[in-house]
Amino acid sequence: DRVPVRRALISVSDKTGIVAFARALGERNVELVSTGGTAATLAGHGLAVRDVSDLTGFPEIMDGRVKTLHPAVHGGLLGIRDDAEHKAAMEAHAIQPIDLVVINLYPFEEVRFGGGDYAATVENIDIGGPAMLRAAAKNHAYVAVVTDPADYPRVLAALAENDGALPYRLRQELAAKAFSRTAAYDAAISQWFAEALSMPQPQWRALGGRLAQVMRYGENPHQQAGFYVTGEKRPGVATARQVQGKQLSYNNINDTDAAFELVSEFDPARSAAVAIIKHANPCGVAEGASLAEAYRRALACDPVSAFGGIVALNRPLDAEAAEEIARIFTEVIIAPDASEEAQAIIAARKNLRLLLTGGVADPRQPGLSAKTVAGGLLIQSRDNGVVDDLELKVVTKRAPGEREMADLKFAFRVAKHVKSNAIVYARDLATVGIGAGQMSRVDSARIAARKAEDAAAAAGGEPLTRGCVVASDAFFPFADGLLSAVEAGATAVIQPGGSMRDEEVIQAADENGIAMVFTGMRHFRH
Ligand code: 93A
Repeated sequence: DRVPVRRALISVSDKTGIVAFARALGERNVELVSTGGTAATLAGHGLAVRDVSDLTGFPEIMDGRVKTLHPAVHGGLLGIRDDAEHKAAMEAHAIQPIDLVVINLYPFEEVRFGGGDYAATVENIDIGGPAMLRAAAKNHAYVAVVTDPADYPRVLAALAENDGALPYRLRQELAAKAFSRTAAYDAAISQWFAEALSMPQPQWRALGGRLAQVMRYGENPHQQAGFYVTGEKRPGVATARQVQGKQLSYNNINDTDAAFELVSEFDPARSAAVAIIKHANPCGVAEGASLAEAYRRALACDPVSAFGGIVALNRPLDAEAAEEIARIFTEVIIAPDASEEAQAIIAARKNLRLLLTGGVADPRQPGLSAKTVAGGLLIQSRDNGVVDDLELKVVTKRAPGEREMADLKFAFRVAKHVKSNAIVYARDLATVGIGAGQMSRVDSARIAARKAEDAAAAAGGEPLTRGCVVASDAFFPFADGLLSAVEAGATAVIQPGGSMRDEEVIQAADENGIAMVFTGMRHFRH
């Protein structure tokens, strides 16, 4: 069960923590064998390290393309230690057993997402590394394989506890992790090819990614869940740094993603913007001169639903906004950054999770989205349509005024992130009523109007829908949805158009003095 570790092969591209780890192994009298760059790093820090060429009796050739691909290495990894034939082969060919491999791979994903050219990306396809990871993982009955620097302390602790050996259970876990890494690595390569060749079928396996977190449960407590990250460079929940608070839950991650993707639609150079999310739908979105102002206006849209919500900001969190947000119970704040003062204010709310992304996401960036169905996966390109890029067509007698037009674009931007059927009322660059996820558009319109009335009643004022605009994520199939918005007080409408009954809907708008624009782009979201 317990295999003493006598020889370790170390070959790492990411040299994080490697010197300390190797030193600790050396102090346990583990012989260190390394490939060129790694050996140089270790020797440079005064460690005794043997070059892998010494083990193989063969030089590294072809710019390192062939350095560990040798029977001396793979025999040392794969040999069954207590099999007579294997033992004889090892003796006959002077193959020395390797008990531990520490490997991380050429940074293919970083080069690919970092915009490396074709040749550079191909050169960063690691061949020898995955081969060793897989060999060692297969032979986990005797060999331990470490591919994540985060596991170095755990391995050292286990060695200390077990007299220089590693327990079987740990070797099993490490082997599972190694195969998960090589699977994700190959998936990233195949996806890159698919994209480079514009192949129509995205490689769905690439969506597996690397297991980053195992959650306590899934959407519900009886469901298991894990968070896999693909390595895509996109500011958001997968790449953010969590500054404080408990581990994110499955629903937190889902909602935080929805929140940050939405707020990223607003260019931080133009205005401060805040989105408050509940159950993956916004319950308030607003722009403002400051984040605090935008937050207050977003909150006013539906203060009841905002309780326990997720708040996303498009600019670094400042103290004023932090104070406003900390006033009510909030699960997560996600922002590009946060001032020290703001962080100190949030620190008083122990359970409030704060995530910093380093920037906003580009809404035009191409990418993939996926969902499962029974027996399959549905893959599509990300909805990266942006209203500013669309040719807006005024279809009514009256054209929207300048202020109406700004509000229309705002509302359509938000509607893209509301579950269908989506109806969004907005005024002065703030939502005033949102209707989400209804099976009929007219119901969404009514719910949005009622939400606006409720908020107004709570605040003791007129419903903010009076003189507002309305956005619909898809066309109005009949005039009734539009009329319901008019009844609520909307004066201008933005929608994709394209219904068989467009004429009827336009006529209803004209009869009511409504200005309407068609975008030609639909934003279903289910
Ligand atoms: O080019 S390779 O596919 N051929 C190999 O034989 C090989 N052996 C290890 N890449 C190979 N490696 C990789 O080199 C490791 O996976 C690691 O990422 C990297 C470490 O190289 P160095 O020690 O020279 O920095």
